[in-house]
Amino acid sequence: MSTQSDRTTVRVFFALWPTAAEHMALAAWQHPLQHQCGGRAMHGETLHNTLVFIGEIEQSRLEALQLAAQEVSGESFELCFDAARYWGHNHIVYAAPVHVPQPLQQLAGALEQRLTRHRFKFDPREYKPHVTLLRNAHWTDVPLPEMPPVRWRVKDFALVQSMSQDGVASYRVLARFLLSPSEPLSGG
Ligand code: 2AM
Repeated sequence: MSTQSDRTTVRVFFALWPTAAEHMALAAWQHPLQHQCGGRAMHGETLHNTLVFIGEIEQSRLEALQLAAQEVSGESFELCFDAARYWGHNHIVYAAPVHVPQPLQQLAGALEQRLTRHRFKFDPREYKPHVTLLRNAHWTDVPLPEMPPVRWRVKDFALVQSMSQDGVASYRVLARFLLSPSEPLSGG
């Protein structure tokens, strides 16, 4: 049955949404970095790595969006954030992997492919894995201090809704999509 509420839109994106221990380890970077760069720290429990940003879609399309994501097959992998960096164009301080694991690049690509196949539009910018730690920060070209590496064991990815109230963003994980267990390393 079609109702008026079918036209309600929601703002959504796909992301790696870590466990409590994993986001706490990255949240520990925020204080020393804020000391250097100022800015506003993102809430520790909302730290995430966006895979594909969709933006506003009609709520009635959420089910189809989830079905499209279920078609993505990928293997679980380890993602190591080992560099703190700054983007001057948007004043963000973020955590990044120095080496982008192949399965992460493949996952983002496969997701984009399925979304395109199902006619969902998304932000087509080149994929640059990052976790935003501080907004409205200020820094120069000088490298930021070294931080203790943080490893995420990525076993799934999530569809997340972003809500904004009085300028404050909050997030809700709507669904999770499991990745298959990766092959154990041979030898030893
Ligand atoms: P950011 O942290 O670098 O701003 C929710 O907004 C998430 O989607 C954030 O991780 C944000 O990245 C990311 N994102 C990617 N493209 C976006 C866009 N065009 N508009 C808003 N957020 C975007």
